[in-house]
Amino acid sequence: VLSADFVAEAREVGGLPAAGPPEIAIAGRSNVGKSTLLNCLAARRALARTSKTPGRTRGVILYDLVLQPSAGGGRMPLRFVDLPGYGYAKVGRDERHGWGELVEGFVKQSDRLKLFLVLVDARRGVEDEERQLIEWLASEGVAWRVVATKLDKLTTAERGAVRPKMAAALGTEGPPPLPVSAETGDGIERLWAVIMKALEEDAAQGG
Ligand SMILES: Nc1nc2c(ncn2[C@@H]2O[C@H](COP(=O)(O)OP(=O)(O)OP(=O)(O)O)[C@@H](O)[C@H]2O)c(=O)[nH]1
Ligand SMILES: [Mg+2]
Repeated sequence: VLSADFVAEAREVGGLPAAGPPEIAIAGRSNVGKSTLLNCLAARRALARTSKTPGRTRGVILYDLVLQPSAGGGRMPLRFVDLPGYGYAKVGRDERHGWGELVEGFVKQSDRLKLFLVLVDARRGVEDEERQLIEWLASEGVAWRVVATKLDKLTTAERGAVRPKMAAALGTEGPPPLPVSAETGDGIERLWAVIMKALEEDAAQGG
């Protein structure tokens, strides 16, 4: 990662800046570890604000990165989109409704979205919200991938069960979930490979 910079925060779809680099969206329940994973991927300690208080990230937050996948290789721009968390009981009904609108609006207006990461707490597993979100993404033709977070909080035995358990909860369709820990760095390399592949497919298509 050559550089990582905050670009903008938007509380509504109209406030999003013009399309930039190819985008990777990060979404999931409040407190699942979206901002922490983003910092881990960007190899920056405090690029995105993280918090023990759920419901911290309220708007769509954009970060631009410039990568150099291999020494001497070409530079590759990419934009991470930190989406607000859902499922936090203490936010009002209006705000909960606003989440769907914001995320739906973002996905529909973005023609640079390459991959949508759906984060799920490894201890909690895939629930109705995630299934609905994935079903909707699939219907919109958006490439998605489930990322199981906080792997370090599981025992070794539990860790081994994460992939089959989540795959079963997701049904047979779709790519297998990726277990990661932003704390230990476990699975991060594999996640990077998935992200790079999504970007390369884009480049190959001339986009
Ligand atoms: N042990 C462990 N803790 C983690 C990991 N990732 C995140 N956390 C912790 O989980 C809490 C929430 O992390 P955030 O990254 O702020 O979560 P978020 O999904 O961005 O939350 P909102 O923005 O409120 O929706 C913080 O206390 C993090 O330190 C992980 O891989 N392992
Ligand atoms: Mg956050």
